[in-house]
Amino acid sequence: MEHAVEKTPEREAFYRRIDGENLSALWNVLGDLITREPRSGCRPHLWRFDAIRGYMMEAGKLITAKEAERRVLILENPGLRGQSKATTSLYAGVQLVMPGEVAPAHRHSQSALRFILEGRGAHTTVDGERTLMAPGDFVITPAMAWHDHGNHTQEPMFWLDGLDIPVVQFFDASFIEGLGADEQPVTRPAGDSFARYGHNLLPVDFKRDAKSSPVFNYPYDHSREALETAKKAGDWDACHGLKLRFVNPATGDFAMPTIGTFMQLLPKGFKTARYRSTDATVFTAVEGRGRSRIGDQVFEWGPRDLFVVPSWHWVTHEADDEAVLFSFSDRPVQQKLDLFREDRGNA
Ligand code: 1HN
Repeated sequence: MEHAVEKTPEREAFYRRIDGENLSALWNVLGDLITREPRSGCRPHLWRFDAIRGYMMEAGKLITAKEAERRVLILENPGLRGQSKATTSLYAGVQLVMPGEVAPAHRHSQSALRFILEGRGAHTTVDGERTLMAPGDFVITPAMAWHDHGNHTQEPMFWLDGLDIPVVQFFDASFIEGLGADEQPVTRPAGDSFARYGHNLLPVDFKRDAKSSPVFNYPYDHSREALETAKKAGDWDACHGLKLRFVNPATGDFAMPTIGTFMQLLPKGFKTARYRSTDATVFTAVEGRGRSRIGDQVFEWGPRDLFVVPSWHWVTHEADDEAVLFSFSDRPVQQKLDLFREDRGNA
């Protein structure tokens, strides 16, 4: 495989003639189309939150959330510049909502996640229910769900946005509509969906036809408590430490059909065995400091820093203190399409 076919004057003349007919010869491109293993343009990279934060505070003076619709700085993968992509299939950005601001109500085909980085008490409203957000909370906005954000606190609020924009782009299936009002009406009390769906209980006749989770805020105190209790077993996975995935409680599937999300704990001093998988992954540290080796590069991280592990790159993580990492990838899509593959080295 991956052989180059020889060029001859007759062949070159033939290629020129068929080119005019919008035809081309597979044997010249086959090696690039179908590779022995994933060959990604996506590169390993780390963004320091402190640097992003500084630029975002500047952006906060340049434009309001309302004028911008969403005041976000996009995490552009250095190998995919100009494409608004953190990985080949996923978009990531950091959003700022200043005190007193609203990001107006809209809905779109793209599924979105928020992972709260800084600030406490700003809110998002999703399909008529409002939730207050705190650091480490994982919030979803399913496809075509109305959503708007507001900040009634005195502090700026920062979160990581993850969207399946490149996936929707690939299928040419993008729609967006505005509500025509800053905020949608609130029709259910705060905490309603978490009460009904987030406590290992479901409404007795619940039938889920939607593909996203009925829980839309997975609060950090619950995720953290799960890790804190489960770590006592000392049952560490060589490649992941203790790694849990967020689920749709009605189906056991991921919280959203296109984006998988994970929370993991690495004990102090733990060094993972090398691992690689086909789902390029965006990470952010929630607690602790450490470093990750991705391919042949080493990235030092602390709380709120953000980094990308491209498809099929070997990765190891090492924690100096007890560390908690949040991550997301397109794993649900790859699994549904029978494309997902992972390699645990010898572990
Ligand atoms: C969006 O709706 C949000 O709702 C954030 O906060 C980022 C990027 C592209 C398209 C829609 C949000 C977005 C977005």
